[in-house]
Amino acid sequence: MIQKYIFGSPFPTDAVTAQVPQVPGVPPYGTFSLSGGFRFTYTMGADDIVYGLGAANRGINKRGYRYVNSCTDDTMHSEAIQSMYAAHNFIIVSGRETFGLFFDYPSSITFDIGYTRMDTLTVFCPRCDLALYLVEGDSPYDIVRQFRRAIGRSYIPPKFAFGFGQSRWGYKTQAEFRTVVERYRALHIPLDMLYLDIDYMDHYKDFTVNPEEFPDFPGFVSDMADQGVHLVPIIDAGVKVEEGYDVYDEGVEKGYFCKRADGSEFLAAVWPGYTHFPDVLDPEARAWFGEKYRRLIDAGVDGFWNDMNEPSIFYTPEYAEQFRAKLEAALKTVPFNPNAVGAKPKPEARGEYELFYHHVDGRQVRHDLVHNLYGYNMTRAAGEALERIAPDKRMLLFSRSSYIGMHRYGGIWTGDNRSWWSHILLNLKMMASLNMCGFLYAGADLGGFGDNTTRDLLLRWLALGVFTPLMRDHTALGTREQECYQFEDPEDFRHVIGVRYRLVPYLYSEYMKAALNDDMYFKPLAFVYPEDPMAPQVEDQLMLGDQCMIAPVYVQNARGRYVYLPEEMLFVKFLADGTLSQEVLAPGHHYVEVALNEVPLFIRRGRCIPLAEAAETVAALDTAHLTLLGWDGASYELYEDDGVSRSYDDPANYRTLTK
Ligand code: MIG
Repeated sequence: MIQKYIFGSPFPTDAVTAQVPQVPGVPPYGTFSLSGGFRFTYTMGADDIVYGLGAANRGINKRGYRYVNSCTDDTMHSEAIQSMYAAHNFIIVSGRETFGLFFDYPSSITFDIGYTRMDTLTVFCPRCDLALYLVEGDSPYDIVRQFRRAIGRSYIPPKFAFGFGQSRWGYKTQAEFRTVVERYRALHIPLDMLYLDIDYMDHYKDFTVNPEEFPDFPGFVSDMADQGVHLVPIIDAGVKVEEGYDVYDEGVEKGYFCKRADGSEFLAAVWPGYTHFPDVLDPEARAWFGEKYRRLIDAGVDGFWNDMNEPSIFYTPEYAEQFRAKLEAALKTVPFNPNAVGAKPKPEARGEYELFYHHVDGRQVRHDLVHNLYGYNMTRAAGEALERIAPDKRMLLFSRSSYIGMHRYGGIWTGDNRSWWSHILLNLKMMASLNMCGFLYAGADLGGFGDNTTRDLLLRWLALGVFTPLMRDHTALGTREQECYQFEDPEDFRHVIGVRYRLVPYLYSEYMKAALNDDMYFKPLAFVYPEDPMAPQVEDQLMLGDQCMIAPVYVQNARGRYVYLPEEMLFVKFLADGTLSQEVLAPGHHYVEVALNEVPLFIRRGRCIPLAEAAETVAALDTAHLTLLGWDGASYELYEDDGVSRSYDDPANYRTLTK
């Protein structure tokens, strides 16, 4: 059961699509303080678990820290950070009482989940203007299912998006791009996508390509397509200020950019130098910006990633001004205190989100009050346009910043992680929480974005990425080269990524069932084994679909790991020589050995999954000849469609396979 409580005058976010009955008063859990802001306080039982928060830092159980949901471009994903790129304000308390709460509030909101006091959950925001949704159900899983129904069907990508993609910030020349594809193909390492980072553009201008490098861009796109590779260009939030650049000229002329209080266009310096932000909260401006994606679609592109849409700001002229005054004052004291200059790295701390406005329903809304909706609406602009432009063709689309509601338009990647072992685990933990909030198409930069990767880190991370819907190797400018072919014995990479392709029919089928039924693709163990007292403790394994459990190795130099089995399972290893090892393991704790070039998978008792022969692209997979892996006598209901159109509901998409 879902009920809605309205406090003050909430800003409409369109996060919830279902009609939810509104009730007066406050929910019957905890206490509420509604003066001087909004505050919910709840005393947690010793064993209560708090799930949710999507792309937030730390554990599957969010207890023990404070999370400030305010979309932030922070590349230091240490344990300490409280704000990441997204604001997914949905939590589920599971324990003495079990209930879910979605705080539909578009600006900074804090979840103190046992940080100030270990037994106290507080959620607070500075203004008492929000819609609060209470979800009650039999279990956390049931609550998630109900919530998911209320927020609408998750984004469905084309099937090729389940292939492997290579990316790097720094590829610039056509020759560099071609080399990546040549080297993957020469080594027969599967590849479906090649990502174009900002350097493909003409002076970082959205929807342009560098004319010197790509004199015939459509020809380049179709050459790549002939080799089975989809090009996926990046689009940044800021539109370069440059007279004669038509996106800029049109946006100014029509008034589609965010404005300052005095009505002038707000200036933010990002990669292209000064930019304006399209006012994607205004439906007219949103439609206009979305329509620009058509240019690249006309060139043959069928996928995009939206970046810098928190929005990230390097500096503004106003900030430079503030800085000068504070600098002079700070210079009068010894020792010099850089913090006194306001050298805080984030635009929020610099007050820059208070400097511009959105045009909504005839009024001006200051950005900081709706900050968390920007990335959502930039991606919504693209998603709505893609459906208009190509109603019968699914396109790949994912974003860095997001809010619940955006899950209907695109997926996400988890942003600028690092080549750290701990970030394999962070990647795993986030996946289930993201699913709770509607985000099914998701993945991390495999191998790590910042810092230098190592061969073993990349292999272990890929062995997790085999199972995440988005499987992409991406790294930052200036880091060590990270394509699979840069390391010795590339056949190990061919094998690990090949396992992904063998599993694509299964993973796609489970993804589609999850999306079509508002279900989860990844679940915490406790969602599947609610009676098992150990299951809630497990933070480094996940249930995948209805058949499997995954438990990647994430420790350097480890030859295997401990794993907990809530029930008897078939432990499968995809061995480097292409064969499989299979062993039935009893419920309980086990140490399992997993070599660097192996992929482990656990199949639940009485279940089986389909397996294809590996291929170098998703399109080349032979799904007419699948074998079944798992328990004898088991059957599997396979979902398969053409992977492109939107005819999901055709009963012919389902077939039952029996082992
Ligand atoms: O300020 O486009 O998260 O994936 O490679 C950095 C360059 C801007 C941040 C993205 C990253 C991308 C990078 N971008």
